[in-house]
Amino acid sequence: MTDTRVGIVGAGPAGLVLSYLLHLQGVEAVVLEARSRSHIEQRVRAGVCEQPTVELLREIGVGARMEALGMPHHGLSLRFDGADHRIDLTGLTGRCITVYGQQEIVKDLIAAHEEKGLPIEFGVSDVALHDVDGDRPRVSYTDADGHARELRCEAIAGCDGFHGVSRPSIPERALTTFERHYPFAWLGILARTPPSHSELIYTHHERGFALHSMRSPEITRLYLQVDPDDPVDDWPDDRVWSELQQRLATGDGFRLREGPVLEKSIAPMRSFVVEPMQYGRLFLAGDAAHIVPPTGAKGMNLAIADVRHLARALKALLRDGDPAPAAAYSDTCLSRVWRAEHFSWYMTSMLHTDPATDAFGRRLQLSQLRYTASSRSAATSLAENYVGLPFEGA
Ligand code: RFL
Ligand code: PHB
Repeated sequence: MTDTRVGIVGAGPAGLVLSYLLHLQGVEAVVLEARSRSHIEQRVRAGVCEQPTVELLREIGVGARMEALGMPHHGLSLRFDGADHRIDLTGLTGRCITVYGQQEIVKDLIAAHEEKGLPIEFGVSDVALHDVDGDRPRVSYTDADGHARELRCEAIAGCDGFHGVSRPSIPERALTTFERHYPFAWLGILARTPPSHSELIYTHHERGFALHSMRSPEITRLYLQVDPDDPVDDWPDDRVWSELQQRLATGDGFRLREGPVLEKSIAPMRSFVVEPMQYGRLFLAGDAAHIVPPTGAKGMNLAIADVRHLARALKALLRDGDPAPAAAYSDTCLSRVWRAEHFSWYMTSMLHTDPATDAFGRRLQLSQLRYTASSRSAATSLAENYVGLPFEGA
């Protein structure tokens, strides 16, 4: 039996940033993570950090590697009709995004925990939450050595992603679920080859969406819209490159650089929100509470925005005896969550090829793309959502 103030389930960006913010505010916490440290440090996921995310990581002192290795981007391309239409993010908003891999942020946060001696238990199993509607909730689990353990706390943060145990611990009648499925998935590859363009390229093509991104001057990250039922084995490297070359082709001879494929996986796409994001002393944050399709590059950024509010709310509740911010936590987060849900749905619908749509639907998409590329107001709307609205402003 261990006592702590906050039990944090999950060591993704949400759980790790929360734990570190609580430490800075003098609130003790323990993080429990199902996977091994090396697994979560290698897991390839997000790449785009909004400006508010970058500022927060810098402010809390974990931004040094991001500053050295992250790549600030001041614009992006919408590619359709075989040509690029640049959205000048910085010119339109005064802000920019930074391309820096999620697993690098995770590595930086774990290193900061190690340096300060903050507890993270990796490789735990059988995690179960108890008494979450009272003042002394508990987390039981089996540790990496196979011993049964229990954590007694004053609050639990469910930061265990979409497939975690936290959300299902809340009685179904207490939650309302909002959901949308899309008839496509993303196949992502990491390739050892320099990026073929200095910025991200979001491509609308009749064969399906494609995205050119990067991780470093030597590593390119690419995504292809595929059928959600496609097994990854149906996509050998030469098929992936051929499809990418066709979708990314332009009228002026753009050539995508190819190279050895280091990683390949298929991720489904969905939109999902539960309301409220709290039940008793259990607070959900990040993918445990909401999912966006990756086209808007919002998931990790939202997870970090949630825990910024949660850290403040837990400090008020547990140190200052003020329950008001904790009571407002869900509403405070949900306004930003729904903005990101809308933006991600909008980017997804505008850029992908829906196998079920008709000629009318395709004309509407092209009209939306042309308008966004040619109207300063429409481009500004895309840009200000993409770079990230201020934490208090969504
Ligand atoms: P995570 O990262 O899923 O972390 C949850 C952690 O909880 C652990 N866990 C458990 N631990 C203990 N007990 C249990 N029972 C547990 N069950 C699970 C898991 O092992 C894991 O370590 O959730 P978090 O922290 O909320 O972070 C969310 C982000 O990971 C996610 O939203 C982003 O990756 C989404 N995303 C993107 N977001 C961006 O902001 N910008 C992007 O450019 C971007 N690109 C992407 C993306 C997601 C993608 N995929 C793979 C869906 C690109 C892709 C392809
Ligand atoms: C990425 O680089 O992984 C990435 C970039 C933009 C997105 C999603 C993912 O919208």
